[in-house]
Amino acid sequence: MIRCLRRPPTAIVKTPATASTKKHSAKESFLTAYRHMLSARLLEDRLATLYRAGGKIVGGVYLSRGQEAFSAALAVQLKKGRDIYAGLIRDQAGRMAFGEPLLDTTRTYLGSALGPMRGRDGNIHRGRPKEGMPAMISHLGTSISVVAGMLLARRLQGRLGDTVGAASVGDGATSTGAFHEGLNMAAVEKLPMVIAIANNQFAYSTPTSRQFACADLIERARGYGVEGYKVDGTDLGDCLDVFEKAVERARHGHGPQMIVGTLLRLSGHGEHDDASYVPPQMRQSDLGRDCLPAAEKTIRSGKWLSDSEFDSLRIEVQQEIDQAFAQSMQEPAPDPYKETWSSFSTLELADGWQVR
Ligand SMILES: Cc1ncc(C[n+]2csc(CCOP(=O)(O)OP(=O)(O)O)c2C)c(N)n1
Ligand SMILES: [Mg+2]
Repeated sequence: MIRCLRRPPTAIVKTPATASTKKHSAKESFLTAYRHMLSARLLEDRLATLYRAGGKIVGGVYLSRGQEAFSAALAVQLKKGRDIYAGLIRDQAGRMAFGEPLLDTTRTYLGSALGPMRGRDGNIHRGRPKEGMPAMISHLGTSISVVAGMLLARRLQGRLGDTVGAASVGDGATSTGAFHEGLNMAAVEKLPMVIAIANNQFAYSTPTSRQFACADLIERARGYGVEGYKVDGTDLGDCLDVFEKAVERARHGHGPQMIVGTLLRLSGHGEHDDASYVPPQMRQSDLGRDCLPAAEKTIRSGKWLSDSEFDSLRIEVQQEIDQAFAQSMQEPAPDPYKETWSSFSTLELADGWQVR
């Protein structure tokens, strides 16, 4: 279900397309997003197994199970090499859809010195700032301010062009000061920004009823004077549709777009958390629908992939994942005697590269 809080004017700026090319590109986006969802799921399943086995992964493991559709749908609509994408802990699929190599994930989790964090981070704070992907910041809500700042900097330097900046956060992040300050500034400056809020009903074990008093998070959009849309975060087709329009509207001068995806986190906050606080009836409701088999059902009913093509895709994706893990496991950990001890965490920043 897509609900639009403030219905956009009918004249959405669009590149002219015939009905058949539009249908074709919708199918292409769906299949591309599906591949990233599948890849994220299989990769994270392996991470969970390694975490439980012990020894290889030192830090925590944070999974995005159930949130892959909402995550991938935003990133596939962005222009790689041009736009900005700040994903959070549930954005393995989105990161990959924005171009992050599998090796960045496996090297970071396995502590390889060759990874983007040089083996200094055990899980998720990696980034590729040079390629428009700021390293993930733990402090909830701050990515809103960071992306707004990056867009404003580009505008002041006269090189904003048609860049769009996207930041993805959870429901809990919307309670932080940084979220409100960042969103307000983006709204006042009418920045070309998309704010994706994955409302997975919990911030760790805190339910949304203890997080906000408005009937629905989407109501906050009106308070800031930005356009807001609500979408079923388990439905890949709907998510692609809403993000396509949001990115397009942000790109064409309509200011920040706030999208709230309603879904349920299907794992614990991290693999150390059994999520026993999630009521069983919530899991059994529409909220608990798993977006991956749901997307597969759409593909099958449209006959977009045959059974053998599904099998080949899964084998191909699994092989890529196995290869990335095998390579990262053989790579060296950081050597304290050879470290430069620069305070920058990401390799790109440590190498003297300037933030764009
Ligand atoms: C400002 C701040 N407060 C607390 C934390 C600790 N913390 C990390 S993740 C998390 C829950 C996040 O919930 P939400 O934003 O809903 O995202 P989700 O984990 O559900 O995807 C908390 C409280 C933090 N990182 N930053
Ligand atoms: Mg949450």
